[in-house]
Amino acid sequence: MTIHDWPTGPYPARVRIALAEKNLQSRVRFVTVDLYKGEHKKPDFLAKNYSGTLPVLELDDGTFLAECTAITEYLDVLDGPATLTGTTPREKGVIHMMSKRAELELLDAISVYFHHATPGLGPDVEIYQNAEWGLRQRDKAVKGMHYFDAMLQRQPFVAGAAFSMADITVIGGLIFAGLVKLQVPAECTALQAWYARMQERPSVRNRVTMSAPAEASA
Ligand code: GTS
Repeated sequence: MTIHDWPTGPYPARVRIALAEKNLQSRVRFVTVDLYKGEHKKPDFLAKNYSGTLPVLELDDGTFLAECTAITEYLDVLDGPATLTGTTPREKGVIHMMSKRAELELLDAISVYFHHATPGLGPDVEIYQNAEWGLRQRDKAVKGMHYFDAMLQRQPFVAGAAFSMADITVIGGLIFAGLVKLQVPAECTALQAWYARMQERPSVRNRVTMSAPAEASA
């Protein structure tokens, strides 16, 4: 399998964390797509992912899987039972809902802020910007942080009692928050404590170095 991504990107981080949680790192090789050169908007890449976003998982049969949720769902059951996306109908429903909510209320909102209200990927790539929309999305993300803080005050993980894809999505959100220097509010102590715990997971800690040449294999 091949992962087309950008090593330090928050969305790529989601798939890298899932890969490590499933112990599948040795089964993939990484190809870097340079976001700052706009390689993800060129015809060659758009043929792999119509949406022009990273990451993309290329299967050995030539199938291209885009969207972190879809890729995570695929990886989660590739070799055995699901451990990240739930097994019972209830677990699957709650995890999917919370992961989507983490996208809507946090990660995607920060992404819009980055692309619209900061220089983003630079003038050659950011051909349309709407700063007002970007700033609104920044505020939405801060509100989302309070929401996830409230959830984590009453349960250890984002979707309940166990680590799941929903935690990975919130981690992606806080990675992006760090990149754009959007602070987690001081009063969000449960979210901060949870994030500190997440940093202890090797999958989270080692996500960027995972694609170092010595470790990547075909
Ligand atoms: N819904 C997509 C997913 O879940 O995979 C969003 C993916 C996404 O936005 N990826 C970022 C991207 O391609 C990568 S990164 O910013 O996290 O590194 N951004 C480039 C762009 O122009 O939107």
